[in-house]
Amino acid sequence: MNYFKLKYTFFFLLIAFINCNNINPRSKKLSVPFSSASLQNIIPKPVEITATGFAFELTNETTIFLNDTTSALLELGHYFSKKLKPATGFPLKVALASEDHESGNIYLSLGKIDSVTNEEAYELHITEDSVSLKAFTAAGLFRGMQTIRQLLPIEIESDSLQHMPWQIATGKIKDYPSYEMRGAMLDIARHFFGVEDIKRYIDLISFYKMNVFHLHLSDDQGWRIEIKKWPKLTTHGGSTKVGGGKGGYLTQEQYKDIVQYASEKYITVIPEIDMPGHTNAALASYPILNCDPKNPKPKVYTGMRVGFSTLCTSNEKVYAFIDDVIGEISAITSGKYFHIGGDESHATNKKDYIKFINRVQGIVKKHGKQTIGWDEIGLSTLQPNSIVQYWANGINSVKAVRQGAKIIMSPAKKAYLDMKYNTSTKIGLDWAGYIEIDNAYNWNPATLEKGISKENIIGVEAPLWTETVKNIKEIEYMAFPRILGYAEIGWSQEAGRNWDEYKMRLGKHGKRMKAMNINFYKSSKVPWE
Ligand code: TNX
Repeated sequence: MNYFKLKYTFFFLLIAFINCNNINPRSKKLSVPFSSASLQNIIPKPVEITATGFAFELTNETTIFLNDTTSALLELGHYFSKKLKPATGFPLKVALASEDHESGNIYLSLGKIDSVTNEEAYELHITEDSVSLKAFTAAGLFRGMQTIRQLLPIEIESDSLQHMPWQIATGKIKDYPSYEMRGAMLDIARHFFGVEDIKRYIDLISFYKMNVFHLHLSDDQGWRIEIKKWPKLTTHGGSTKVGGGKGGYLTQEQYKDIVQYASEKYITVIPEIDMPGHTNAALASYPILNCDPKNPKPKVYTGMRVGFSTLCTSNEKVYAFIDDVIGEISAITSGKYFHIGGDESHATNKKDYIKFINRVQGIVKKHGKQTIGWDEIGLSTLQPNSIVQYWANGINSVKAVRQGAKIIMSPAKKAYLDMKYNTSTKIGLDWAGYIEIDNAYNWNPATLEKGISKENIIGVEAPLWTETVKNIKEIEYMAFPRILGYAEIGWSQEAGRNWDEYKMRLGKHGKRMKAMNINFYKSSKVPWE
């Protein structure tokens, strides 16, 4: 071969080598501009977003790397891999990260982040090469993963294989919640909902970074949690529901399963046993708890009107009963709170009510929990760490604030998921008014009630009472999309929050709710895409 030929061959090989490298996405980035729109459409809105205009692509070879192998981090890695599997079909491996970053992967790390010291803060940095999510706590990483889900194409929510490029817009997000508690309450007493429905609801609220799930476990119409020392509470007290027909209840094993399931999503379950009012189901099961001379042997109740029942607050047996109930439930609840209800005790004399609430807070404390009660408990002498849930009465809530209590904001007129959207809504009640999507979004917990300001508020919660709500599809219809707004009020910064901007984001988010199979209310106030 002469020199000339050799030179040509070499040149040809060089070109072939370069071309070969060009078709391998791992070694040469093409830097194709990519829309940053998804970064601007996240709900709840993150604190700080910087878009950089390109895309990261998740592939068959992407690995989820962890910066250590603590069990919490491993679980999160596997959770994320499992979550992304059905739609992508990718077998995303979970592995310990080595020193050098390899291109094309997701990095999850626990450790210091520079922005803030909030427990649920996270930082997300997406480049064409990698997705890097950092947080102080596993909870922070979990919240950040929900952001990544929203940055992926909506098809990621499908449970069947979708063929498409799984691209994520590049940029940086720094994020943390405005309020410590963001929650949803489900009433399983008026109508009973079992483990599967409850898990579905937990899944959905976790997607919007909520961290509290409050279970309303007992009411006049039904007792829904097994108490081993008082078995008739469920066999008799749980036998029916509003309108009549078969009720139901959670066994302690099922309840534990729910608590565990929620904890994997960094959600605290708050159990509520409503007392001294709203107790007809208990009184019907054990008449000894009752001392109403006009109704010595109450029957199970299937109506909707409440405020007629009360535990016999002067009977010592009642406190032994409460001790058993709070003790058994507290023992299987990992969170630090126990909700004692305390609302609408119209059949209890005021002096007796106050004495009762004072005493029950002590029982909660004895079982290692912190008391939460509806705003009426503001009338009592609160324990230093008791929390009051505002639903209707500003005077009672301000009394609580003056005693140093923190408030959970659940104003019925704004945050009750059982209120109808408008006059034509079929399910729901309207005693607190109609709550359209804009009305549900347009309020500020910190200025709603004179005498309750931001530093007094621990969080925001949206209760769903179920007198008229009979199945999971109806739960979804009443909760969605209002609950996205409550999640945003609880998580996002107050400055810059406004309906006109939010409704555009919500309009884009409709397709994602559809992909998640959520039966949501398609309000005409929202420009749905
Ligand atoms: C008031 S809110 C109640 C519930 C009802 C609800 C219906 C509260 C603490 N008590 O017992 O289910 O209204 O909207």
